Amino acid sequence: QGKAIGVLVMSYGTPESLEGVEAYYTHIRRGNPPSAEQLEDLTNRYRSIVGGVFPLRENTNGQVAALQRTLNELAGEGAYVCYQGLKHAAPYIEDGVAAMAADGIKEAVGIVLTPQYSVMSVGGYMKRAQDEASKHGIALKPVHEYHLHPELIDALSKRVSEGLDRFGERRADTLVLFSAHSLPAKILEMNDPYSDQLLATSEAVAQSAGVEKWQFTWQSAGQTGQPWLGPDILETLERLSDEGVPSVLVTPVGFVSDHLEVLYDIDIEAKKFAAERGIRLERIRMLNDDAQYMAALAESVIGLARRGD
Ligand code: FEC
Repeated sequence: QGKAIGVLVMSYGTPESLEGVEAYYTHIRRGNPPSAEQLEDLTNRYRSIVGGVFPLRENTNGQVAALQRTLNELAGEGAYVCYQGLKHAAPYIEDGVAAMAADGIKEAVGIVLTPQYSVMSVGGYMKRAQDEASKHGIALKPVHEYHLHPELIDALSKRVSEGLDRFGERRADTLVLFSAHSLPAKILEMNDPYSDQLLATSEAVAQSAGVEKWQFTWQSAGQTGQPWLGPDILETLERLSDEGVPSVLVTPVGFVSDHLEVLYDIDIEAKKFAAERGIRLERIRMLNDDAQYMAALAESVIGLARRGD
């Protein structure tokens, strides 16, 4: 590969098949197998989503290929070579780093397919990447966040405008509800930037799209017995229905792909909950391999690789 810079593109990962759900779930639970009931519940959620059973795998593959093309255009063929590394499924983060090492890569940049930093999300990916990179003598620089990159904000703002258009005459009454994956509330004691960055992304998108009626809510909290950040989207919808809000455009800002947490938690669960309370709920189209999103990733990678420190 000569002097190519490796780009480790990291994403959550999804099972290969319904038979693979148990191993995947066990990995998420740090080696503790789920109960039969928990496994059945998750398997049923995968069964019920549209767009194929595990759309995240194909979407991540598409994002890595599109990022490679964008880097070729911006920096020339061969300057950057992308490798995929997943958090909870093969090819794991460590596999991606080992593939770089096998190609003779000495310098690399790591980036995660989620725009905001938390020590529990991006921090976890980067620790594994850097531990493995140092075993192979690779110097890996981490892109911690890109939550205010102008191309990202513009891409999301276009999707908000397009989503609001779907409401026709009710456009002006529609509330834009930004959302992101909840995390255990203990991150607040660690001064974690996650909440602030999510709010900053939401605010920038609202401003760019000229939206005045907006709120932020959490979604997809886990059942761990510990408190998670709230309010959850279902509680928020309950309150909005009490306040007489007729329509809501859900705008996930921490997720970038069509996957379970969007196709089930928003499109099935939250949509049904809202409908039962007289609220029409729509969701923006996810970014997937959107050209502006790819530009945000590519520019973040190149900017960091060229920095001299
Ligand atoms: O489509 C798919 O197959 C995968 C969808 C998926 C994405 C995703 C993103 C994030 N998660 C984050 C944090 C946690 C924490 C726990 C946790 C648990 C699960 C479970 C499933 C799951 N997550 Fe996830 N997450 C996705 C899927 N996640 C399935 C297990 C069952 C359940 O709770 O529903 C709790 C772990 C524990 O038990 O200790 C914490 C965060 C993100 C967004 C950032 C990122 O993409 O990395 C944060 C996509």
